[in-house]
Amino acid sequence: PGFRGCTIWFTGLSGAGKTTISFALERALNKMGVPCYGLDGDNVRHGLCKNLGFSKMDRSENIRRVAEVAKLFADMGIVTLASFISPFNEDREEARDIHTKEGLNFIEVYVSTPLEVCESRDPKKLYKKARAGEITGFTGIDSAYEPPEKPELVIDTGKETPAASVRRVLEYLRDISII
Ligand code: GGZ
Repeated sequence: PGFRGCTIWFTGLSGAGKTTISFALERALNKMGVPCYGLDGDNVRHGLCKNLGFSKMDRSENIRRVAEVAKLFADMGIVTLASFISPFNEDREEARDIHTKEGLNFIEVYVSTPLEVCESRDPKKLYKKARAGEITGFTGIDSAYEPPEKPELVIDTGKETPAASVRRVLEYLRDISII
């Protein structure tokens, strides 16, 4: 009863914890019976966006496509969780506009975990490769990340547990009557 669709947009560096928090949030929403769906590089860059790389132009197109799909999901009444580095302000603002034009809530969550912490985690050894010059144009190393100017929420996974972060997102969703 009474659930509303929306898009929760997680932005931050590779290894910041976007997907981890998004998965934990998805589990919590599932338990509450809230329809939700997670979009991230793993399920989008192999299909919908498989012709795109990591140039500025390709990242913009990646974000635009994902935002259009997220909007459709949100419009169907689904709480849509989008986890993408989405490094550029302009692209995130476009993603927001795509939603607000249709009267849909867009909640920007800045996963602000510092580069040093992300780099020390380095689960896929991508930072190591970027430092060695084996990958070029890697966000945070030789490609820019523009921090959000007015995110609805900020999460530093170096300072807060995933459970605490999830509780804060749920609180926010209650405050705006999404759940
Ligand atoms: C950043 C890259 C790059 C470059 C491959 N820069 O930790 P991961 O592996 O799983 O998350 C990163 C993912 C980023 O894809 P997004 O679609 O979120 O990026 S964007 O929003 O900028 O379009 C990383 C991997 O892809 N990866 N090359 N050069 N991340």
